[in-house]
Amino acid sequence: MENTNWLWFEENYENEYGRNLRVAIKDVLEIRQSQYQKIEMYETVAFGKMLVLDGVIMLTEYDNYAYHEMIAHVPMISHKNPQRVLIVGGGDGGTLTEILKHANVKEIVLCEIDEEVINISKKYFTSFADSFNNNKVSLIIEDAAKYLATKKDYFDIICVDSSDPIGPAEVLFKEKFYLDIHSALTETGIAVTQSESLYYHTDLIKNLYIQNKKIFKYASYYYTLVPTYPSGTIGFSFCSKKYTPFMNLDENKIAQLKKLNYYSLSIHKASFDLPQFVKRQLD
Ligand code: SPD
Repeated sequence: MENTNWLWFEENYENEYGRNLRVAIKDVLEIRQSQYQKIEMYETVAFGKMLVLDGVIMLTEYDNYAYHEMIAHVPMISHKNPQRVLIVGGGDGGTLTEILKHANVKEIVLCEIDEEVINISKKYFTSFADSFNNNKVSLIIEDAAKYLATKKDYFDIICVDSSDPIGPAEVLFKEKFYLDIHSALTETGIAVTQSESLYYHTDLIKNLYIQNKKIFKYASYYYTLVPTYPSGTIGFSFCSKKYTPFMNLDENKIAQLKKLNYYSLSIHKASFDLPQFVKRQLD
């Protein structure tokens, strides 16, 4: 039975469409205002610690693996030999932790606009905190759109682990940013970008797909299941200069990845198989 004393956090991002998420809070751990956004950290009743930026849930301890494993391992396994990786955003350290599971990676750059997100995440998401100290990792505190425009033919993999297309992340959904991603990738490079829910943001997914087909040799969309994101699902645009998501699949490489909770070879393949209503839009 519901405890009537619970305090509820309500995510208002989808309010104008008559839907939102609410999560019961056990404890308010910290609330800060950075130069860019309001940052909230909660202890929840059902999902462990939860980070919220400008009123939108970014991750919870309970289900973040389904997001972080899929944004990291799908491009890494699709590439033959990824050595240099850029993470755009991702200040909580979850994507970084997954990328570090690939022993052959030589360099990881994490470009996050808001240092306060890194600071608060290190304090509360302690299982990710050590990843920031790895000597393969460089931190750049800068607007990724500006940073990326300075890099040419450098990264094998780019993971855009952004928030939604409002506020500081808006620029990360524009065509110019994708053109800069294309230039910053090597000739075999692959980028994946946070691209919202197939139920709630079909138009955005379709527009990104149409745009990316013009820019990259291969463009597609794949998804994962995350109960604490609107509609319980979130997906990624897959943008690639040489490899499809299926060309280099290698079960032995996947077997070497430690502590997986979601990603597997069959999930990799299935995540690109889209429901009919999405396929119709993209066709
Ligand atoms: N609607 C929320 C989408 C948030 C995606 N980014 C989450 C960051 C986790 N590293």
